[in-house]
Amino acid sequence: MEENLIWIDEIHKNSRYGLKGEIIVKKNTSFQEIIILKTKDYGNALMLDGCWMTSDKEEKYYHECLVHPALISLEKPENILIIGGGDGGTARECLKYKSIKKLDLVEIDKEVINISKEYLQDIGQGVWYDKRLKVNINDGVDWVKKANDNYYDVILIDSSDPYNYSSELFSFQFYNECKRILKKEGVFATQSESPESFKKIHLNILKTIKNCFQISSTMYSFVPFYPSGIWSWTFASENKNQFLE
Ligand code: SPD
Repeated sequence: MEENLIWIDEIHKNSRYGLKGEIIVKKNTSFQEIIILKTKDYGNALMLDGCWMTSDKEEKYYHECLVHPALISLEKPENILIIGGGDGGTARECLKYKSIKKLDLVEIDKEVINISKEYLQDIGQGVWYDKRLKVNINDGVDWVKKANDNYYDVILIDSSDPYNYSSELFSFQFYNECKRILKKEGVFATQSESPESFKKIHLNILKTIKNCFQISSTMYSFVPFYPSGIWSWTFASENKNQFLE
């Protein structure tokens, strides 16, 4: 009913990115505030600590860009690591590849997964019941530190913006650990923020990745309800790689 509808905005500097809808979940966990807003045009939308993460109708613009350039780079990707990605969209896109044997999804906040299973079913679809998916409630930085050398074919960082508990996921030390646990031909991919509304952060991510890996390249596309609408994903490896094409 119209009277239950309110505007929820992500406020960034002097701009607001808002959706109108009904709040169907509002919960504080030890990590963040989680909101699910039920909207007419975007479906259910997930907001973490005041920032839009994903929505039923927009998620493909983000998840397809993060996953496919990395996965099509390899003939037979088998072991994949996702850091973050608790809504299940990145896992869903990965599991479309028949060669995948094991997908570790490391999410720090188990409530993001519980809420996504219930309210974002169009995004995660059947992934939560796929035997190849291993969900680990853990800090991504710790997980990577403890992982074996040369283990993963692809590492995908599907994080929130680099604030609070996510900021280490954008550090040189973290990228270097990812490089260590990737196989020789392996591919690293991360969301790398907006070149317009997060210009400084974006350029810093690109520079840090470039300093760490032999090869890196950034792709730009749009996610209309993120600040400025323009978004980026950066891919890196130690060898010349298909993602460059
Ligand atoms: N400013 C929003 C950045 C969010 C990137 N991650 C989104 C998670 C979708 N799986």
